[in-house]
Amino acid sequence: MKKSKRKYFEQQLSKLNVAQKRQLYKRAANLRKAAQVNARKKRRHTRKEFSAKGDHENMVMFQKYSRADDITIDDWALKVIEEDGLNSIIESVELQAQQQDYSDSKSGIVVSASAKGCSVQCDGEIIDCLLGPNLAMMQKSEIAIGDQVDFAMAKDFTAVVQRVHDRKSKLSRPDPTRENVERVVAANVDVAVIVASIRRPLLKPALIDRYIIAAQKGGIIPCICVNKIDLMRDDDRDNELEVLAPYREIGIKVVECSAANGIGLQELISELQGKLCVFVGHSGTGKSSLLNAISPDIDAKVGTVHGTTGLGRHTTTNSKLYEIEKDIWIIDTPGIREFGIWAMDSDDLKWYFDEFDDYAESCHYANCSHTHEPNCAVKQALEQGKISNLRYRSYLRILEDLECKPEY
Ligand SMILES: Nc1nc2c(ncn2[C@@H]2O[C@H](COP(=O)(O)OP(=O)(O)OP(=O)(O)O)[C@@H](O)[C@H]2O)c(=O)[nH]1
Ligand SMILES: [Mg+2]
Ligand SMILES: [Zn+2]
Repeated sequence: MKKSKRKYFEQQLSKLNVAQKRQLYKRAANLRKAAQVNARKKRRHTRKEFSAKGDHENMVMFQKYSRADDITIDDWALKVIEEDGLNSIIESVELQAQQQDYSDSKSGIVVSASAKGCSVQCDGEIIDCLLGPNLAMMQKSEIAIGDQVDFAMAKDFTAVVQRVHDRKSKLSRPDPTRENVERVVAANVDVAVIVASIRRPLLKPALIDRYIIAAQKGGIIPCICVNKIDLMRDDDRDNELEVLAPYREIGIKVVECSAANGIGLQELISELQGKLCVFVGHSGTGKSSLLNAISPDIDAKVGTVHGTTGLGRHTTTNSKLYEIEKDIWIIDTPGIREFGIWAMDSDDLKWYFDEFDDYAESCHYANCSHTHEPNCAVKQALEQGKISNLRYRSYLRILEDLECKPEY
């Protein structure tokens, strides 16, 4: 092949992706093999002819030079491009992908996940699946509970997940040990139920705020469920629950209930009806207890809280999705101490505090961060008690965290 021609086809080859190159070299290898077989036959025939004539000199010469046209696999690849054209290679890869496109596969929802694979619920059955090679490397972020997946049975009846459908929503956090890695806590969730308690354990408004932001960022509606209200005296209750008023004011649903005596459970159930929900919150607030109270058959493991500190004991260790007969799907998650916000730009944080919106327009600087700037209308509203102190403090703390961390 001429140098200029070769350069042109090499450029064409570089446009192919890995799968297309693999297909090209497969075809090149087949052609090369066929050509070699033909050439061998031809050589054998010619050798026989020389031998019959007793022409040893020419036979040696022939054996020495007859392999000269045995071109390399790269050259064959360029030859294929020259003869078949780039498009035919691209099209054949697409066709193969369509044919493999899981015609015999089924779809289901991921109900639990482990390092090796996941369990998928399909037609009322739970099937343990391994992950296909393209997913196995990236399991932690690529497959999450709530994901809709396609899986197919291999010849040895092992179920293998081949494809994860696009997610309509996700609740993410940075991996606690590797901050630049996204951990999807739950996928395709409609409502994130932030389970909290006022006492035993104490309310952690900063954690609630972080969950609200992560849910809204991921396209999920946040809802606060204050559990254990049986621990409050009737005459104190309104007073103690006053701390949640700012959330109601920004339009977040707050349900007060008790897994222990069933108060408020009906209201919670009607909030969850027909939805996929994830129960989040710190350890010991009663996430698993609420799940059991809604559907006693589930019998999720429930722990105790520490006698003096009132802290939970991290009883639930793995997230799991439960289908409940009342057309409710609930993901129970392990309680956590801290919840980071994934991929949040510190400049954008203010937009997640809805109560700032009414005032932010009047700030002197259009890009006011509501921290140190003069004539900040948000800070004025704070001083006048129009914005909750607790929420504003939360804003500052999260902002500080984001500014200390590199952006991902
Ligand atoms: N008084 C009272 N105790 C409750 C209520 N709900 C749960 N508890 C108790 O709180 C403790 C912790 O409950 P769990 O359901 O294990 O809490 P969790 O949020 O699932 O905890 P982790 O799995 O560790 O995150 C248990 O001792 C429950 O009995 C409630 O409504 N009232
Ligand atoms: Mg639990
Ligand atoms: Zn401002």
